Amino acid sequence: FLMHQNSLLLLFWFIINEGFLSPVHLPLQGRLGKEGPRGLVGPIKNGGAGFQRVKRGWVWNQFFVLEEYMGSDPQYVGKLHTDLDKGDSGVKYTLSGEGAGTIFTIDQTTGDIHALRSLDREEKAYYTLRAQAVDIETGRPLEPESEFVIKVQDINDNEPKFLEGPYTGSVPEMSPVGTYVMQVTATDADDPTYGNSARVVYSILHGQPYFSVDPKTGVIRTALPNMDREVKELYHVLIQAKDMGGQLGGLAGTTTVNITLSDVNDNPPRFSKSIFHLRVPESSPVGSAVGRIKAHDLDIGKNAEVEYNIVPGDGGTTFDIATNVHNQEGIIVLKKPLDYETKKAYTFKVEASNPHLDPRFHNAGPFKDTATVKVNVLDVDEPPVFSKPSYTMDVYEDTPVGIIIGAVTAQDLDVGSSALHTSGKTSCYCCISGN
Ligand SMILES: [Ca+2]
Ligand SMILES: [Ca+2]
Ligand SMILES: [Ca+2]
Ligand SMILES: [Ca+2]
Repeated sequence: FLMHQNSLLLLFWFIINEGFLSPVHLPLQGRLGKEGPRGLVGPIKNGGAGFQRVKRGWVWNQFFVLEEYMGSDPQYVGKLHTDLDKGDSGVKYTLSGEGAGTIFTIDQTTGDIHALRSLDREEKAYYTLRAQAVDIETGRPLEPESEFVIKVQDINDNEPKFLEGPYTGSVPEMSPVGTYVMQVTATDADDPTYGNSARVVYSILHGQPYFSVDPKTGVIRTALPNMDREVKELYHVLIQAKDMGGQLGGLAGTTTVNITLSDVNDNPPRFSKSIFHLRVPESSPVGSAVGRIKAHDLDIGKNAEVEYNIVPGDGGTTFDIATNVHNQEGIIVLKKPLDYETKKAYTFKVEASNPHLDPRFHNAGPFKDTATVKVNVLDVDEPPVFSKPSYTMDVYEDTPVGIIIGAVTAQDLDVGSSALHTSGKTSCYCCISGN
């Protein structure tokens, strides 16, 4: 009985048209060469040894049909044959199972199987069918039904696709060459187990020399040192994935990767000028803001926060400086009262620095800037001041009119005011002027 079961031979040969011999299909020949000679295969030996040996890769009862076959005639798949067939048309071959009669037909006399239409491996890669040989006269099966598989042989008809693109990524500016940015992945619908149809190689089309992509993994890394966010922040990188191992004739897909350089603190604050002039009325109250100065920082966020300090020295003790957290300006505040007549000008130095520092950028010198503030105190027109708030004078009764009885003294503190000129200190004599 076993003998009979194996005597229904599934013969297969694969005809490779001259038209198929493009580089894309060359691996097919190699594969067939490994699995068996082209042309007629068989007879299949009885017994376990030969059967076991090929079990892992190729099984004897398997046909191949090329996907997306565009020939005008139905594609030849293979031939069924039984030893009981003496060539006298006494045997009838039948086919059942997936696609039997619709996709695959069999010549009931010769056992030739054809595919009626083109097939897409990416839609369905295997068809399981059953074959039987019956006596044409009695209709009795000559042997038990035999199951076999028609495998749709892959061609490279799908380009790699980046299903998650376009991508966005970020890497700190000033990163060393080779810093990991992100990984992109392309998928190829073709058969990954056969040939190079799904062997994807990544390359970078736009984005050099700033970034690189690993051909095998799709990992994107920085390729240039000292990339400066303050010069260029956003990069549009175009990555290509090509199948056939990247060779000529492979299919390609692309994706865009938008890479932003994130900020690091590589810029100290800078004053726009080295000297700031302030004009402050001497009457300004202690604690009031008397002027603002600004140091600009090219960075953003925390890295652009500015801290102002007055450099200790002569002029600095009268003023204080604070930061306006909203606009990072330095606000100069009066700490002690001013007096034009005592001191007309102050000079002091102010330092601007970042509170959040990155030690990598300290080797280029002090990570701060200094400016000079010159304050001119403005004179305010103050009224003359009497030497005493009140005066008491003793006078005899009957003192005649016009007799001096005493003097009051007033002083004008404003230098150069006209009313009480010269020394700025004047006395008036008091007399009795009437009754
Ligand atoms: Ca492909
Ligand atoms: Ca394919
Ligand atoms: Ca900064
Ligand atoms: Ca920066």
